[in-house]
Amino acid sequence: MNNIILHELAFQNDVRPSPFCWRVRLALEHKGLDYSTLPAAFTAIPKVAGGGHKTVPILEHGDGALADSWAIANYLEDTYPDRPSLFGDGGAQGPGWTYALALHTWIQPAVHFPALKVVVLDIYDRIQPQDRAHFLDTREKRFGMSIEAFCAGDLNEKVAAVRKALEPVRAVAKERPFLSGAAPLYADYIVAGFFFWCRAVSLAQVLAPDDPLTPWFERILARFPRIAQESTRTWQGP
Ligand SMILES: N[C@@H](CCC(=O)N[C@@H](CS)C(=O)NCC(=O)O)C(=O)O
Repeated sequence: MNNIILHELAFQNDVRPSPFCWRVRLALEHKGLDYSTLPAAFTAIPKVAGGGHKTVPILEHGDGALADSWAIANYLEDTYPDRPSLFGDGGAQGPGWTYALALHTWIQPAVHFPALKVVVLDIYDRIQPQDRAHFLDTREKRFGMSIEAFCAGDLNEKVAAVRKALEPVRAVAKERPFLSGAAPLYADYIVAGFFFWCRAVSLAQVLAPDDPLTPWFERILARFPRIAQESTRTWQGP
């Protein structure tokens, strides 16, 4: 048995929200691989794929399973060298790998974290009921306060802070069709995953229509029809 199964976080109504899982979905599509996906509630993650993993995405392949989107991207690159590279010229030895690692390291504290202040209550509403106690416990420990206190403040100001945080990649989107240049690579998928997450979990409009990142995101959708179609399941509004 050598098929690929991606275990993804699932909210109510089988909405798949995770930015890290979307990155891996895009990576699998980029490599042209056959795969299937399975949903996991937060509280089911420790039992997925034989157990031992704390977070999704979890990729099952052959007899093994691995977690962490960056580890999975590198695994796919190493395992399928004959398929289109996720990192471009030089593969994991080239500049596309270092650029992707920089974005991978930057985006969570710089962008996901301020975005959580916009969406965390929406997330709480949309997670599966059995996950609520786990979610509150882990997030309130992480934030050092209640989720209500964490996201206090004016919505427009919080959205503006997220848009400002995106300036480094917006600067690239103004100059190139994709963040990686003429065609998308894993660096693009790291940022695209964030926007799939936003639109799956909240009606807040983090991506403004006149943002130079909007045509870039539309190019990503156009390039990956399966993802574009399956992510509409999560689309909650403009
Ligand atoms: N560094 C990991 C982070 C993955 C992550 O944080 N996943 C979240 C879902 S978006 C998760 O599984 N959280 C488990 C929990 O909160 O119990 C990656 O890149 O894959």
